[in-house]
Amino acid sequence: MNAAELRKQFPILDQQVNGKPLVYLDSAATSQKPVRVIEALKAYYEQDNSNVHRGVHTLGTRATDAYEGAREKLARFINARSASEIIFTRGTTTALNIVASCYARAVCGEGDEIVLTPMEHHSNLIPWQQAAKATGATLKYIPLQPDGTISLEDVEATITSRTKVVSVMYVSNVLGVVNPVKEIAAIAHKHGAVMVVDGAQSTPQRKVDVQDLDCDFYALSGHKMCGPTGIGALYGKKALLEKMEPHEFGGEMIDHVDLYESTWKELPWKFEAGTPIIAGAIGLGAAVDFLQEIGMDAIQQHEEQLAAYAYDNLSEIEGVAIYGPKEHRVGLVTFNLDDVHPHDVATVLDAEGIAIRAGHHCCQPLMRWLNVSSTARASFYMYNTEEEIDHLAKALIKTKEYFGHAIG
Ligand code: 7TS
Repeated sequence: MNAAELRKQFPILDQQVNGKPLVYLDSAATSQKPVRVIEALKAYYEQDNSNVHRGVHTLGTRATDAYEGAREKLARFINARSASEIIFTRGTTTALNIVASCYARAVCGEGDEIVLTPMEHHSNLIPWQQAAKATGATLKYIPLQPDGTISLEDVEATITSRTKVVSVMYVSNVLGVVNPVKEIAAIAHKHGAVMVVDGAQSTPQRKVDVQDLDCDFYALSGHKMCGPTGIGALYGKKALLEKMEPHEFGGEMIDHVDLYESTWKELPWKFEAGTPIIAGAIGLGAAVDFLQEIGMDAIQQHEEQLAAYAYDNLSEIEGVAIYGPKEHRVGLVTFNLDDVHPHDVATVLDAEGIAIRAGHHCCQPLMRWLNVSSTARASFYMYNTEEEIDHLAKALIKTKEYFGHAIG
């Protein structure tokens, strides 16, 4: 994979910010979009725009075919058994909320357990807190090892016969770890619990096979994997989705409507009330084509290479503390620089044209576990180069000198 060539397909990267070439190191927040995705959205609005599943006219048929075609592509991409197991949502957050509202609230009762980890993104935490409050279930946490990884002995010790749901992120947006979700799913199933995987960070970075993981639900966001904002998906095993009540009601999701009673469409449409996210889904379909052409293994390898390079270079800078394990790291490095506030670090880097994220990364409990209030984070994607990481390292040294003088 040639990142220098590939980045030419991302028009946004070819610009100056504050008089310096843009170095975009915030892809874990949202990835940039290739021409192919932008063109797919443009072509849809210029040629096919129409509502789906209702019109018999030509544009309606084209829009429906493109929308359902995108679902097929995504189903193949994550190896779902069938496209009917793919529900288009606004993103990972909505997908996880659907599982917490429509599955967990229906199956959990007093004394039942929902198992999470302390590294979860708020999107995979608060919906479960709400479900626990509503049902009387208890939240339990698999503890973290000192380096931020999860041990399977701890998983075994936490999940019990009272556990109804286990929900874990595949890849951490802060620690850069890859969690053993396949092994956790096997332990969850042994106890009769379902396994939910937050795939927001994993789907852009590695080959995902929901059948191999044997997870029951899997949530993803299109905007982190070269697709547009406002589109994502929930994968669910058919037998489970069929038993669940919809989370929203209205047009599109019904079969038969009477004044006092109604029935729902079959999967996946019973979970897609109202005019769906047509353009977004088509854009996501184009993103899937793009990722598949490059190859997920090549993307993963490139990211791991950049992460190792960044880890080595940044850890050589005195005063830089990096969080999470050194080995088996995905394409991001979360760090702090001496006592400089991460927002100040990000502001100085922005003046150098470098975009990183600073804050709690929607992981406040994890920040407390790390004993920090916030951190800086540089995250990489297929279009980033080692040269950009050199720029980051140089700019961090400059930041350190600047604040060293300011404080000293
Ligand atoms: N889960 C994880 C692991 C995430 O990293 C994110 C977004 C979400 C869920 C929520 O995804 P959404 O598309 O529904 O918003 N993470 C980040 C981040 O790390 N920086 O900005 C957003």
